Amino acid sequence: MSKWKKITVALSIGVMMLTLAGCGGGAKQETSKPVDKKIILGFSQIGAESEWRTANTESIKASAKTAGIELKFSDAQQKQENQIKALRSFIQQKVDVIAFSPVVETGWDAVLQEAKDAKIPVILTDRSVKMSNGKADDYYVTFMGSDFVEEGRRAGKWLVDFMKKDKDPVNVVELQGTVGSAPAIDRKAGFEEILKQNTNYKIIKSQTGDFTRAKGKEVMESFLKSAKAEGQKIDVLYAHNDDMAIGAIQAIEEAGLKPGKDIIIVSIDGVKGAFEAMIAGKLNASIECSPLLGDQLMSAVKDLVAGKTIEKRIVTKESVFPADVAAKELPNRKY
Ligand code: GZL
Repeated sequence: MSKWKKITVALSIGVMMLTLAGCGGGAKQETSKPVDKKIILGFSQIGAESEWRTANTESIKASAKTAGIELKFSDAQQKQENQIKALRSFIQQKVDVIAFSPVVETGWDAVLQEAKDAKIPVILTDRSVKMSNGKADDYYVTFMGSDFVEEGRRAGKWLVDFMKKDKDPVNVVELQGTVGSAPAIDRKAGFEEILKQNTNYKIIKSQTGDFTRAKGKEVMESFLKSAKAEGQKIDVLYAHNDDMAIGAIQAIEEAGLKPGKDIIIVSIDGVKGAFEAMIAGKLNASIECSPLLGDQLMSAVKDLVAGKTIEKRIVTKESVFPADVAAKELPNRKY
């Protein structure tokens, strides 16, 4: 074979080899680097009404980042119509999963039917919903969050144990959470279950403070004023969350009374502000309600997309914090 022929043959083998390598590399690239489809989660948050809610939002955002899940996050400023708008937008964007914390229990029939028709799975976090057809379970994959009725029972049980009054009348005023919300309905129900077994305890005034410090203070001011006018003594404040209790503490002090002493206060959430108030002797107990749902939510989203089955109800494990453990416990608090 002539020299030139040899060179041509060598060159064409080389070119062939390169092409194969290139293809192979290209093929290898295609096969070795399948671009995983990033899971897209649409999350509609209630608002930023309390320390609890802020911690809940931080937990969800941080966990989405760690999980590599693309989070489309919307803050509804505590308005149901904004949540419904957000859910509709997620449906239009064809997100992989929708999650939300429903500000109130009812009014979700149409939008949850639309999500079902669009075959987008829905996860409820923190609070649940009620559907007009009574079949809420058919519209969401899982509900993860606290047992609010149990939280109300724990508040009642702690109070009865603490007061040690089985005959003397005990007048209780109650700051309820957002009207129509699952925590407000259930925390009231659980607390009243315990008061039914201790009939010397009586709720003499009850009104919503909408889970905020400002409203909690305003309503407590009105309770104090009307009780004084009616010659009634307020022995206890039961607040459905710490933020309203903290607002009420200011009103009690401005009325010249000692919160935690003249008026015993029990509230729910276990946020840092509550621990600080307990250490200052102004709050007597806080019932834990953990907002740290982010990790649970993201693993549920991943399991869902991977086709795994998920429990219909995931209940958060929680404790009760009386004031005498507050100083020791505060450094351990994550929210
Ligand atoms: C409870 C949550 C409540 C908190 C409030 O899970 O929905 O809403 O108790 C918050 O602090 O505003």
